[in-house]
Amino acid sequence: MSGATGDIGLIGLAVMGQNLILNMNDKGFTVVCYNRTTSKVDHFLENEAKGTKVQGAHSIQELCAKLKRPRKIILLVKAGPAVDDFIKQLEPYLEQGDIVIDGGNSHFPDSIRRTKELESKGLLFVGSGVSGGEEGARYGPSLMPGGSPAAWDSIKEIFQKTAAQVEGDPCCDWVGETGAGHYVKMVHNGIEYGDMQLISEAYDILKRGLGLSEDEIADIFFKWNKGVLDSFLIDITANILKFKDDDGEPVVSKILDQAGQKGTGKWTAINALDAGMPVTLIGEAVFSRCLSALKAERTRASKVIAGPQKETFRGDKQQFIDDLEQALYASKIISYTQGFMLMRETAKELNWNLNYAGIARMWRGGCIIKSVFLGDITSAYTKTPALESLLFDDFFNKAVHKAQPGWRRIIAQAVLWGIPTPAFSTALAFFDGYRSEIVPANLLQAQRDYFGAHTFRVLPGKENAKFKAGEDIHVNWTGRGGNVSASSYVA
Ligand code: NBP
Repeated sequence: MSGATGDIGLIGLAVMGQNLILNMNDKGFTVVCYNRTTSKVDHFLENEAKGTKVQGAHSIQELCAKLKRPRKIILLVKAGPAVDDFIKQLEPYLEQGDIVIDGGNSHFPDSIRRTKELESKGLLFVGSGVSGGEEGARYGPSLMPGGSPAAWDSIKEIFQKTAAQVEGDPCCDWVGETGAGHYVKMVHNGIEYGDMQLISEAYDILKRGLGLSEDEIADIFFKWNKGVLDSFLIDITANILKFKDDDGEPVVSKILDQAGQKGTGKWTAINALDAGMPVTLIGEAVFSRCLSALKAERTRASKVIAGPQKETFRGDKQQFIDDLEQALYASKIISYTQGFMLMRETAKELNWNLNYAGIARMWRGGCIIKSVFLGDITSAYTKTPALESLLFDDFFNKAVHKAQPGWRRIIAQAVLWGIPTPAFSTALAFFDGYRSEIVPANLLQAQRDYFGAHTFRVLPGKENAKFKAGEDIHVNWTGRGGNVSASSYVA
């Protein structure tokens, strides 16, 4: 409508919404805001947004009337039914080509559904991952938009200017079709779970294994933050370890060891199981949080189940710390390898054209997993866009080979100490499995055929008159069963 001056509308004036509005305002865009509880609109305009170009609306109709066409409206509300409710409320006031953007933590199947529903009505939908929490929203988040491709041209300038910038590149690009934006954000969160778990295991080894203090461990993390592990999470970990309570004790040592979770790591692990992809590190990170939650049971167990006798470390401490840095680095390479394998498989299944170099670039800044390491992943996928696995890239191939001896020594020592390293260990188990031409699945197949007549295929080179290539073979292992193979029972 004529007279409309709003570049973009935003619904949801909680922490994310308010900060993103102020960020977009700083970048020169006129934002019109609305919230279910409309008193929050007035409060925001009179306080945080005072003196800015931000406009308020007290109804959905007023919001839509204040926006230039095509309208662009971001929802930053609680994921779930609230998103569908607002879409329903918006529809009567939208016109062909208008764009609804969901910036909340929605599950990607919902975004696939919403894209289809809105496109069938002539509207466009974007499901965008927004990462970086409050600080990111205010000063530059990592933005991962996907959905209706026709929407990208209209939102590109606002999104790329609002996003974090690393070496002149915005941490935002078009991710892909339908639910691809929220999907990539979900995998990002899963990887975040993995990174946090790996860092926690390194802390545990340094504390319970080497017996170092929080201050000493912080100094190690500060040093690591200048090398290959340079990242936001290593940096904040060092700061956390240095942080003292009034009595001089580190605050971290006063925190109950029971981890919470909001579910995006679990979604990633479930998606990996559904896709049949071995994303073991994120799985272990989720299960470790589950184990941590069993505090009462663990406390009881600690009294009645003894581990190995703790022996004082007699080796070279600095060598051990260097090994640990390499173990953390190698495990991180495996975690990202697995994450990108999962995205590749899902993209194949859902017909998405994911740009892997672009995804790594989007994660370089503005988000929780931001790191220098993501620059190396960007380079790997820029060089070879169809790269099957990061482990086939020269840089990462050399890096894991270099890290391997120390990585193995750390896990071996942790096992002897009885300190759990589920993420380090599963990374190494994946690495050893992935590089094995032969794995013991031949025996599994024999067992399945023995008890359930599930059949097997012959190993190339071992064909004979009974065992023919490409045939489903059943053997009468006991002489008692028949020669009929199973088609329905699955084990
Ligand atoms: P919240 O997730 O706490 O949501 C608060 C907003 O949702 C308010 O505007 C509230 O309106 C509205 N809302 C709720 Br709650 N239930 C509603 C309903 N049934 N119908 C309509 N509106 C409803 O806010 P947030 O922490 O700013 O997060 C916003 C989104 O961004 C979420 O999806 C979140 O998962 C995601 N996210 C958050 C972070 C973070 O660090 N916090 C990071 C990345 C993504 P009201 O004022 O009327 O109650």
